[in-house]
Amino acid sequence: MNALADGRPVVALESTIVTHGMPYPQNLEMARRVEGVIRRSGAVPATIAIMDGKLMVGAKAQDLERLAGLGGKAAKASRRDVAALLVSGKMAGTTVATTMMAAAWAGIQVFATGGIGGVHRGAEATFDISADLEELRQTQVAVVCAGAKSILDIPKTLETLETNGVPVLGYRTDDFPAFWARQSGQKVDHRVESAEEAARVIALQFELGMGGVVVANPIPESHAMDAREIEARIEEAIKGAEAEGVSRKDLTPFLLKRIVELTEGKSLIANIALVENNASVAAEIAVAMSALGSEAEAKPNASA
Ligand code: PSU
Ligand code: MN
Repeated sequence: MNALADGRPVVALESTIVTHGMPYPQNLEMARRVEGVIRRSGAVPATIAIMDGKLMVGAKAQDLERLAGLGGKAAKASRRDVAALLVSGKMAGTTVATTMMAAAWAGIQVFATGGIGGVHRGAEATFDISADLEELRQTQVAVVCAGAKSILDIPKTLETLETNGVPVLGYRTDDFPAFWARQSGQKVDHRVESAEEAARVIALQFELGMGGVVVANPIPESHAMDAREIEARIEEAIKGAEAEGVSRKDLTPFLLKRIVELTEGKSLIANIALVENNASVAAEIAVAMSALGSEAEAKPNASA
């Protein structure tokens, strides 16, 4: 990407949210709008996907159209799928884990999404823990998200992030957000008040050789849903998954789709609003990080 070579701020975006996270055509509209938000905030968007067996960093308009149109017919590329999908020449949306890995290869430090994957409810029996948590342990990318969906076990997700040494920064909040709701009932480790402060923590974390960072940014008040209402819908969706025997990599997409149906599309509108909000904060952080970078270049001895 030229933008990277020129030292401009870049924000990575994932594509499983396009292929498996939302229905067509709202997925396409969301993908375009989010790229627009990042541009207007002075950064360059780079949507990451697997296109015909090639890892694409910076999908073009027609790539977004193809991915959105394919939806669940495209593969869902987790870290373990990447090599096989590249060899077989397939189309795939990249998950948070895979997008982080590709972003780091490309030299992109900031990534915006909706929610991260985590420890599923009942994981003590199924062992279903998203590869996103393992990627955050090892890969130097900051992920701006609206917390994790309460389809997951949020306390176990936060415990696993702690075990993996992943800082969770609350963006102007003390509460870990639960995606559609602004609060999960769990606290974050550290609160930051500005993009600049987040950028300084992220830059230091990477300089110290540690792995990823979660920036937890609550859904805007205007679009937040009632936590109890959404909980009832989630329980219904989980029961449906159990009844139909849906598990493993199909579980997250199944639950997302079912919850959109059960909320008559309300959860989808909220989902789009929170991704845009995350993109805007991620762009501000990317801009602040490149300002820190040029400061360090201007005073090479300052941090020796
Ligand atoms: N959470 C969402 N929307 C999504 C996903 C998660 O609110 O679309 C996607 C992301 O790509 C995430 C993946 O990385 O689901 C996690 O899937 P799994 O639980 O199978 O690891
Ligand atoms: Mn899983």
